[in-house]
Amino acid sequence: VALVSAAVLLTACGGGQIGDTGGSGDAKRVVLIPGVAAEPFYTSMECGFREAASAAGYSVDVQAPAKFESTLQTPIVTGVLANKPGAVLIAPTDDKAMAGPIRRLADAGIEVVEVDTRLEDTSIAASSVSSDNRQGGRLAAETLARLVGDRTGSVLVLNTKAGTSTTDERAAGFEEEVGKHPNLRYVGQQYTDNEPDQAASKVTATLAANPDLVGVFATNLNTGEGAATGLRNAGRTGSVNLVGFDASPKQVADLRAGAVQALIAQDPATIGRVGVEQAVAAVEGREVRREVETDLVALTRDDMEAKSEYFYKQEC
Ligand code: T6T
Repeated sequence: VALVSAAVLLTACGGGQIGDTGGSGDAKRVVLIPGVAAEPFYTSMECGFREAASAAGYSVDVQAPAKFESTLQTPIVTGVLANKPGAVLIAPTDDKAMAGPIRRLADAGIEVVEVDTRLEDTSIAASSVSSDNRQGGRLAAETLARLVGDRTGSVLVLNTKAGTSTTDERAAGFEEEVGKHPNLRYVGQQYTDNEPDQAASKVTATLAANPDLVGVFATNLNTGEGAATGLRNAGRTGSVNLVGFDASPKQVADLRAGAVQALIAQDPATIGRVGVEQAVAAVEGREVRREVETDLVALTRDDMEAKSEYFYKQEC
């Protein structure tokens, strides 16, 4: 019952829950547990996941929490453990709080592959597939510095929640790189609980405290969408350069319309596909790559249409 109430089944890619296999398990079954339901980053990941699982002859199941929260993701992991699939691909919503539940999967002989986010404890997963998020943060800072040019002013980072490995790495990479640009004064990062409304109001408040704000780096989809709203509400679209991360349909529309000046796009479909390939290799006793890095690319209004393969999908 807990599983049913906590889990939201993703159906965007035309699939559903494949029949319960009971406690005996099914080695040729792979489960994806994304960070949150119905979000274009994870939907694109699910598309690659389904494609690769079908090619390998594995049945699939996708179960996602309604919010990006370890308290909602934990009961899903516990339910999946009872069904004992061959492998689980999971995006841990907290790099510490999810370690216990995920370790129980591995202890039960289920192959665990981290997709996108990861645990601090590197001894649990067989493989981790993600963007180089620190490099993504550096790329965001370089891109922002280029957009700001020789103007001088403050720059802000909008982060999601502490303990989200990916966005923490992006913020760290940004901080590392921004220090090389003396015209940019880094005013630090602010957490938004991954809520667009909080991102919007934090931008407005930072503008009031730092009227010389020239740039914002929003570390993911929700923070980027919220930051664009905040700048629009303050009448500062364009005069404050906004670099976002991810490429949801709304973020892409914002880039095209000039509400955002650049996006650092990931390749979530490849994360899902390669995640399955590593999981299947582990189940079948073949060689597994402990770390796999996938592509990142900076999109601006000038070059975005030529890089449209990086736009995220709302359905497969
Ligand atoms: O940026 C992605 C993902 O990489 C991150 O770990 C969490 O946020 C997103 O899902 C976008 O909302």
